[in-house]
Amino acid sequence: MDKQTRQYVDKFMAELIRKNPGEKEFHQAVSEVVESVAPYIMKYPYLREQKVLERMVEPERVIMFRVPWVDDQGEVQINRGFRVQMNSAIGPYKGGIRFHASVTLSIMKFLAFEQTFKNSLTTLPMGGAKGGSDFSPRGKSDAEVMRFCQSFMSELFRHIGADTDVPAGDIGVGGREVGYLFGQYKRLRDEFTGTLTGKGQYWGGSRLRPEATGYGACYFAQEMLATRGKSFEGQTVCISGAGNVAQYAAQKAMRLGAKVVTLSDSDGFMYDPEGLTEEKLNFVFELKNIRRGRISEYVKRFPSAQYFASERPWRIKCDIAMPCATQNEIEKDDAERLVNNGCYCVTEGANMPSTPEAIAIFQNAKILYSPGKASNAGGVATSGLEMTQNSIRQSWTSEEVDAHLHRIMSDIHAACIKYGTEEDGYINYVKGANIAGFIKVANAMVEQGIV
Ligand code: NDP
Ligand code: 2IT
Repeated sequence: MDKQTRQYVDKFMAELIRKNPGEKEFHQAVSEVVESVAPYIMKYPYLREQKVLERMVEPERVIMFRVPWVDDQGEVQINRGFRVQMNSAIGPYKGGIRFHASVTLSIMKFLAFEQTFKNSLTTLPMGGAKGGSDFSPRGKSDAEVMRFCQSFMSELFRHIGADTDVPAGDIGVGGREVGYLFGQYKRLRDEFTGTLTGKGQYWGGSRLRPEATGYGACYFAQEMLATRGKSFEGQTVCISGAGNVAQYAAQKAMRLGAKVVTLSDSDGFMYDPEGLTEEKLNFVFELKNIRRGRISEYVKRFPSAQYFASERPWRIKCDIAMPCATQNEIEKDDAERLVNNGCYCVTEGANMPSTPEAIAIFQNAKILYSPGKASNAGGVATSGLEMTQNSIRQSWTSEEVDAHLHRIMSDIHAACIKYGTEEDGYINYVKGANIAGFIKVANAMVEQGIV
C-alpha cells in the first residue's frame, strides 16, 4: 500500500474509532474492509469526493428498544432489543437476528456491516441489516422463549416489512424462534407476507434454507480446493460449533467424502477420530435441535470420541478447518497450530471467526482462506430465494433451490478470483470479497445521490 493510501486508511480508522468509541468488533470489521478497498477508492476520485465509504460505516438507522417479559417464576425480566439497518442501496434491509447473552450494539453493527457486503456478493437485491437481543434462549422453556419473541416483535414489527426489512435467524434464533416471531408479526399486522425468512416449510419457508449456510460453505470450499486440484474426498475436517451452520456443514462435508472429526459448543469440543457417520450426525441433530443438550453428551453415546472442556478444536490435526460457531474463535495461537499441523484450507461458516492476526498467519502461509462474508453467504442467498418464492406465491423443489445455491456460491468464488488474485497468483479471498461486494453498493449509492 502506498503512503497516500496508508494515510487515508489511518485517518479513516481514527475518525471511525473516535465516533464509535469502545465498539471493538465494529472497528475490526470496518478495518478489514477499509484495508482492502482503500487502493480501489484511491483510483476512483468520485468515490472519495462522494464520501461513499464514510457513508457506508454510518448505519442508515439504529433501533434500540426495551424488551420486557415475565419468566416462568413470575419474575419480570428486561432485555435490550436491536435492529441495525445499515444499508439499503441495493435492496430492502436483510439480515439475521441473534439472541445471545453476549449481544451488544458493537456486535450488531459489525454483523450489519458485514451483511451489506455479503448480500451484495450473493448477486441478489438485498441491503444489509442485523438485529437481536442480549437474551439467551439457553435454559429457557418454550413458553419463556415464546413470550420473549412476542415482546421483541411487539416493537420490531413497526420497523420491518416485506419491502422494507426482512429478518431471519442467526445464533440462538432457529425455526422455533422464527415461528414465534412470525406469529406475532402476522397478528399485529394482520397480513401474511414474507417479512421473515427461515419460516417453516409448510407456511412459506424455502426448501433447503436450514441446510443452506453449511451446504453453501462446503460448495465454496469445493471451489477453493479445486484451485489446488483437491476435493473433500479423504480429507480430515475440523468443525467448530454444533448449531445450524455446523450441523449442515458437517453433513455436506461428510457426504462429499470427508472425515469430520470435531464439533463444539461454548463449553468445549468433542474429538471423534473415527469421524462422523449419518447415525452419529442424527444423534447430534436430535441432541441439539430437540433435546437442546450439550455436545459433551456425544462422548457418552459414542465412546470412540473424547471431550475437551473449555477448549476449542483447533489443536486437532486436520486438512480443512471450518469455524462455524462465533466471532474471534480462531486467535493467533490457534491459527499457528492449524498451519503447523498441515491445515491448508480454512473456510469460514461463522461471521468473522478469525482475528486479524489469525488471518495474517493464514495468508502469509499462503493457505486457502475464505472470509465468512464470501463462504457463508449461501444462507442469506437462500433467504433471498425464499423472498422470491413468497413474492410469486410458489415454492421450488429442493433440487431447484440447490441448483441456485450452487450457482451463487460458484459466482461468489469467481468474483473473489477476479478481484482478489495477487501478482504471484495467490488468491486473496478477503480482498476479492471486499472489493467485489463494495463496488456494487458504492455505485448504487452514487447513482442514488446523497441520501
Ligand atoms: P446456532 O445458535 O445454531 O449455533 C451456534 C453454535 O455456536 C452453538 O454450538 C453455540 O454453542 C456456539 N457458540 C455460540 N456463541 C458462542 C460463543 N460465544 N463461544 C463459543 N461457542 C459459541 O447458530 P448458527 O449455527 O446459526 O450460527 C453460527 C455462526 O454462523 C454465527 O457466527 C452466525 O452469525 C453465522 N451464520 C449463520 C447463518 C445462518 O443461516 N444461521 C448464516 C451465516 C452466518 P452454545 O450452544 O454453547 O451457545
Ligand atoms: O449472517 C447471516 O448471513 C445470517 N444470519 C443469515 C441472514 C438471513 O437473512 O438469512
